Amino acid sequence: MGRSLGNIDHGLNGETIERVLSHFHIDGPCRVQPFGAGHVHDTFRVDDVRGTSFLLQRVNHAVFADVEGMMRNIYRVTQHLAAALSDHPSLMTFQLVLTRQKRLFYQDAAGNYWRVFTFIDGGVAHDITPSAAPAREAGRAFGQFQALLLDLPGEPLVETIPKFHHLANRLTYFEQALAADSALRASAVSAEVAFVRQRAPELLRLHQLIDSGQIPSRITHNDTKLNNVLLDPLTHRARAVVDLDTVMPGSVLHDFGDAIRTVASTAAEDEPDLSQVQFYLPYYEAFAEGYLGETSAFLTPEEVAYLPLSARYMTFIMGVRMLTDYLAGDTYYKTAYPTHNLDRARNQFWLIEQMEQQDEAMRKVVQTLR
Ligand code: GN1
Ligand code: MG
Repeated sequence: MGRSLGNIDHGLNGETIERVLSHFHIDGPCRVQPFGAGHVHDTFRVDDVRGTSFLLQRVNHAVFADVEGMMRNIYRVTQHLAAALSDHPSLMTFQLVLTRQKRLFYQDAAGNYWRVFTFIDGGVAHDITPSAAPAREAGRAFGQFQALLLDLPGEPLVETIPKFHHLANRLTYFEQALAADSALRASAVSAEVAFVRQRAPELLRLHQLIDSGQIPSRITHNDTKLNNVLLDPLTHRARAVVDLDTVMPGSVLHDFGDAIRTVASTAAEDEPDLSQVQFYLPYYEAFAEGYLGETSAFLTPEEVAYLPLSARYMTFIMGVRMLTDYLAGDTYYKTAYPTHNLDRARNQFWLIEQMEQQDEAMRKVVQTLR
C-alpha cells in the first residue's frame, strides 16, 4: 500500500492502520495522512482507491471512558440531523462508516477503539475568525444544531464525560492539582492562582443556576470552537458542524460561551504574545446575531439574559482546565513545549479581563438582538 504517514506518533505505523482499515467498509489501497488540530484523539484522513475520503480516529479512551455511549450518541444525533437536513442541500452532517460487522467502532487486540466517519470535502475550518461573515455563520450553525435536536426522539443522550462543564468540579480538581504540585510548577503560577480564586465566586453563581435546573438542560454540542464548523471558503456559508464527541445534555450557555471564546478572539487560544489577543466585539455581535436568529424562538428569557456572561464563564472553565493540566504535568491536553498549557491558560485569563471591560457593550448587543 502506498502510504504517506507523516509524523504519526504513539506507536502507530502504516501496518497498524492498514489492519484497522480492513475491518471497515473501505477498499484499499488507501492513502493515509495525519489530519486536523484536535488535542485529544489521533486523527487521519484516508483516501481510498476511488478517491473517496474518510476520517479515521483512534479514540482517546482515557478521556472518553464510555466509548460505546459516546458512539451511540453520535450515531443517534447524526442520523437525526441527516434526516432533518435532507432538504437543505448546502448543509450536511458527517455520518459513521460502520465496521464490516455493522458495529459503530472497532476495538483492536490492544484495547484501542477506532472509528471512521465520512469526510466532508471542501469545507474550511478556521482557527481564527477572518471576518464577520464566518462568525455570523458559525452562530447560525451552532444555533441550528441546537434547534434541530430539540425533538431528538428516545431516551436522553448519555453523559459522555460526566460533569464536563461543571465549574465547581473543575475548581475542585484545580485546587487538588495545586496542593499536590506533582510537577513542581505551583510557585511559578501564583498570579494565575490569584486570578482564579478572585473570579470564581461570580461565575459560580451562574454555575448554580445551571446545576439547579433553573436554566434548562437541552441537547448541546459542548465543544463549539470556531474550527468545529466547516464553512464554504468562497461564500463563508456554514456547511457542517463537526466533532460530536461531547454532544450530550447541557446548557445552551455552554455552547454560546465556548464559541465566543474562540470566535471573538483575534488570536489562537495558545497565542503566547498577549498583545495579539483581543476580544473583538464585532465578531461577538455577528455570532450572537447568527445564533439568536436560529434560537430566539425557543430560548427562555433567562437563557438569553445570561448569554453575555456565559462567554466569561466558559473561557474561565477552559483557562482553569489548562492551568490544572499545567500543574499536573500535562497529562490531558497534547502539548508541543513545556509551558504550552500555561500559555493557553494565560491567554484565556487575558481574554476574560477584556470581556470584563466590555461587559456593558456585550449586554447591549444581546438586548438589541433579542
Ligand atoms: C479539547 O480535542 P479538541 O480540540 O476537540 C477539549 C475541549 C477544549 C479544547 C481546547 C474532550 O477539544 O473541551 O475546549 O480541547 N475536549 C475535551 O482547545 O476535553
Ligand atoms: Mg473536541
